Amino acid sequence: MTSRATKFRELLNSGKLEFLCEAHNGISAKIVEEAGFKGIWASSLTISAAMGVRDNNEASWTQILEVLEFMNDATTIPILLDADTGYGNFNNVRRLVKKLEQRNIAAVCIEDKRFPKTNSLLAGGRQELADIDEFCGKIKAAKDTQTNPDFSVIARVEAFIAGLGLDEALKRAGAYHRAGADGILIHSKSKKPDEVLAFKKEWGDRSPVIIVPTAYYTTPVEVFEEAGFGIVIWANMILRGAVKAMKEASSHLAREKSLLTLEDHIVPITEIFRLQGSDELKFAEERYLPVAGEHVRAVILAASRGKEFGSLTAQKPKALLEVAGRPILYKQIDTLREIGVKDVTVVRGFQKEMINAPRIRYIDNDEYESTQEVVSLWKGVQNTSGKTIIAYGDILYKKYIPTTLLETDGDFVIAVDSDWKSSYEKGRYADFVSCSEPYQKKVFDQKVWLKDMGTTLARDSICGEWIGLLSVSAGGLETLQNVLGDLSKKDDFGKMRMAELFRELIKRGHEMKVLYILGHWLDVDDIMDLSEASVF
Ligand code: SPV
Ligand code: MG
Repeated sequence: MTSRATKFRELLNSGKLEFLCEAHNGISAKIVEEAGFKGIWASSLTISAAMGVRDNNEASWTQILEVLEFMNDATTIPILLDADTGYGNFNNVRRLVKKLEQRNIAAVCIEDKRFPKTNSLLAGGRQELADIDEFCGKIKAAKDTQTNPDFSVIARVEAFIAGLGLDEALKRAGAYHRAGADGILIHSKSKKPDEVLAFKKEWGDRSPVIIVPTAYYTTPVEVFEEAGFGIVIWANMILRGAVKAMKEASSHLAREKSLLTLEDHIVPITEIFRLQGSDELKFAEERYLPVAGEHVRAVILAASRGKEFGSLTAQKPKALLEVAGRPILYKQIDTLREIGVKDVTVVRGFQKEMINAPRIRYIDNDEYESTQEVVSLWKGVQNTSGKTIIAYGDILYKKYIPTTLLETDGDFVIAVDSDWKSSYEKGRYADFVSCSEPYQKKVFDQKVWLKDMGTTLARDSICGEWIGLLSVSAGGLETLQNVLGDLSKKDDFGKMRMAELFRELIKRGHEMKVLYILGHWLDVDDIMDLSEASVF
């Protein structure tokens, strides 16, 4: 990867006029990069002004370094630091260069004034120039200290600022060039470009020349191009623009005591989040935060009508039947959100438009009438990855059940109610399971695997009833996607029920762990259950 020092060196020597723009903190640096600038001027004036202090070395050099670090972290383009006089003598410059390189700063500009300096454009400011030899010593020290050969040292000539003429400017620039400076910044506060043009004419192409046309801003850029300058620096305009906007926004709020008429004139809060890179953090959280965090997904199968509910589900799917005034499906989503599972996908089918709660991803199974839940599952998991909770849309359960499923190691972990007999006796449709071990009250952390699942298992082989909830690890989800992909090619795929899918997984050698529970859930499969559920 090209270093930022190299990128700056390429700009300096590009042979055409390039532009740097001022920035004074992380966010302004990012904005300048997004505007399309190829490099940043870390201005002493605007960095100190943003700190609320004067451009007289009132901010310490390490405070400037800290700001630079934020600017560098927020961007990818090279930064040229306006390092005033180098914050001391040659020795301070050596340490500065070392610290700048450690922070990936591409280049430094030092000016031939005395410490503490004052801003070059400040009316009546004292502009005492440095001794030429002493300043050459600083340049040599900087060049000898840098470790990246492309790190650039720019010597800024303040002769015009100090009221001295072209000869003094040329004498100084010549000495700095011989001392090793990679470029000359010739500064002028004249309202016309006369001084810098005269300098450039005499200087020729001995080294690239940088200018700061703050005072002579009315000059068309073609004049600088024609004269052969290397870089133009827009040295303070971003801060000046920001100050205007800050004044307007704050006086508006103070006056109106309301955001109503201001909101549309400022960036939305989402733009601030974007500039801060919030998306990247979201992505990282999905990758690195522990289980039961934001990154666990849930896929809920809610495509079927539930004919057994008769007129109750004539107009809406059974997952929307209400329990204590709230649809079952939304109650389940509330539970999942409470344990941190916020990325929820619902597979809809019958009366799909009615399932429309916010912050949910929807996938439609439009063949809901001719297919069973495995088709919905296939649609629901096709484009997902990572740890996933899979659930029927018409069940309710206590929070600890999905929490424990997620905490249990294993590619597939299913929740099984060991209290299965009442379902069996009622003759209800249920996913009965036989397992490697029956539930044992006395054994903590029992390791049990699923052996078989079906609605018609032999009574003495049944160990429980699957409640319609399982967790699948990231690897397990890939397995599931592969198996479903294979099965989807079969003619009878549409008719497949979950029990057949589980059998297929077992047949292919995938272990399905069983988490035994004792009640604490409801399957809202008949009207009886519905009245029980309002109590639950
Ligand atoms: C700065 O931007 O801090 C400069 C340029 O040094 S000037 O303000 O013109 O001196
Ligand atoms: Mg400055």
